[in-house]
Amino acid sequence: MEEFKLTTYEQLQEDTDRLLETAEKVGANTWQERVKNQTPHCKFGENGVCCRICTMGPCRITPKAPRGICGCDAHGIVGRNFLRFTAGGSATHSDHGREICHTLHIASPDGDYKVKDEAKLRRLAPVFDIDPEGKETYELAHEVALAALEEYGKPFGYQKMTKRATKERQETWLREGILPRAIDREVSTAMHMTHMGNSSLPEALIRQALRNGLSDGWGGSMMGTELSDVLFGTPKEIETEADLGVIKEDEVNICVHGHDPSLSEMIVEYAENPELLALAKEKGANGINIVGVCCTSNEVTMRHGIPMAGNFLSQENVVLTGAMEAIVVDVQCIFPALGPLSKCFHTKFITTSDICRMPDSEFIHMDPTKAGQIAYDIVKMAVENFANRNKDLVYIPQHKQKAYVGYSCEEIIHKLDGVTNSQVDPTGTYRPLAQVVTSGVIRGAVALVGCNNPKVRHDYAHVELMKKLIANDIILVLSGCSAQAAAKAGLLDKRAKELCGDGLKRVCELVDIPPALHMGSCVDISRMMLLVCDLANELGIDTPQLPVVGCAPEYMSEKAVSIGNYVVSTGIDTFLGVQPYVAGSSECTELLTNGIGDWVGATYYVESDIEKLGDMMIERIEEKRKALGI
Ligand code: MSK
Repeated sequence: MEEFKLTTYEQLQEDTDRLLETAEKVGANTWQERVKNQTPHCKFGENGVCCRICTMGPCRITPKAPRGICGCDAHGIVGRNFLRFTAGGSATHSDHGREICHTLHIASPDGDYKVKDEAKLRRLAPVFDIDPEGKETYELAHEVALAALEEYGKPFGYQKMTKRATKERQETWLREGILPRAIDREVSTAMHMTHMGNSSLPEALIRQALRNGLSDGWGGSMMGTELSDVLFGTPKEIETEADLGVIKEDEVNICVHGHDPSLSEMIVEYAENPELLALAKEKGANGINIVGVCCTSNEVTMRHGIPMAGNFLSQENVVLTGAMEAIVVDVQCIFPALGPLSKCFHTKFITTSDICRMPDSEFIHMDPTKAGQIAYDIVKMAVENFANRNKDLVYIPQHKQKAYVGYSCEEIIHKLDGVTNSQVDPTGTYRPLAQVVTSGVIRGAVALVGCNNPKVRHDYAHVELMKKLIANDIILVLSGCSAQAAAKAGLLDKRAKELCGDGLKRVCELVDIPPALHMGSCVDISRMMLLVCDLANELGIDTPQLPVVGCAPEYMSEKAVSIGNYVVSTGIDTFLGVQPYVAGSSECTELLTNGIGDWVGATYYVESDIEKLGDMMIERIEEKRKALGI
């Protein structure tokens, strides 16, 4: 067996440098260059004290000009900006969830979309107050999809999924006035509150940011996750690979990128179509190779083991290999730079969603009622493009690592029961996990999530924190680009147990898991929320007491801030490695890093020194253990 070694930053840098040489050769513009052009960043923007909500401004707060023209001070401006940032993220995740509800609503036994996990559908129905008894699969699927869609705009009541949180969480949210109502309403309320002449009280703005985050995590995102499982199957452990070395020189390469799995599921299916495989052969290729970037990649890796070519800051590298016949994108986290970059190569940059239209792309409208045909056409386009590859521009870095993925809540429970290689067993419990945590064999858990950000060396914070935490017997649950950073480094290989403390290593061996569990895409952080609530219930405590924290060390998007708000509101302290745009207000900073603790039992911690950030998390976990007397 090959010796197990983590991929080093030096190796990754070498690969990137070599690809940047190609960029220079073809005259392509890259993010590395654009970062230089944009640095230093605007201080007003960084501190959150620029207000451009009305046309009397823009107003910027300075010691000499402490109020905007309307009289709003820095605290009101920062609070409003923070809430708008959250609303952007919440709307984005939730709209993704809405698309999935619509896809489930058109599922049929003879259509492109079918129900793959009927048992889960039947388990979910009561959450929407639907009795599944005696109902035919698709009748029930459509009823659940409609009920889920109604969660977006219902005039009365709260998000139904919140009933799955601990009793104490539900009471806390109601008491603090942050129990989320209709999803769209929370976004509208956020926009309304921040319109000129409305709220400027930090406490009110931040309270709404938490409620808007909760409508994402326990509303839109959770529906995106759960109904994706119903449609495409609940993930189970599966082996795959990660890093640019998964791109194949002798095959047609197609990269799927974005977040919504509806089209990529079809593309994966049609990459095995005999007619298209024969066409690929005819064109001189040995097959059709699907790889992924960002969360669309996470979705198809979790369910089919499709290899992950990279994460957010790898997206340009994928094209720079010169071996990508098509990069097919759906929504979110897609660099507009991919358009002009693809033009420097033979790569077809295919946009598919009305939500994400970009210059220099070929737009193929994704109509879910014709998804199979659309996927067929896209794969065919890529196959036909193989002949246009310029061999002189091809350089595929060879690094890749083995990874185990697919750890949905159901799969974690199933693994804990010690049974491998069988159907997901939802009747199990987290008891074994609770036992190893209380006995101290595992000290606690960290949910490491979120993006890359050029303010941090690509993947450095994710990987260094992971190494430190597992060495201290802290198990990791991962999602989004953090999970892909781990996969590329080798931390999702089961042999990474060698890097763990003795306790965690023993658990990895007994349960046959890697020390870092890939739970899915960004919307799948909702899986983590269910996990912590179930674990708290198992221990008879509420979530803030658990030795568990969350961390987004390289986050960049509005979605990440919405996530932070619902994770904190779910009682999980959240550690950030990048400053949010709130430093210009002492009141907002104090509320987020301290005051909200009185409301929800958890707060934010911000530290850009990664070593210190890791120490702070370990310290917090140990404090919680002490408070529990374990
Ligand atoms: S893809 S939101 S860069 S994690 Fe979900 Fe990665 Fe962040 Fe996009």
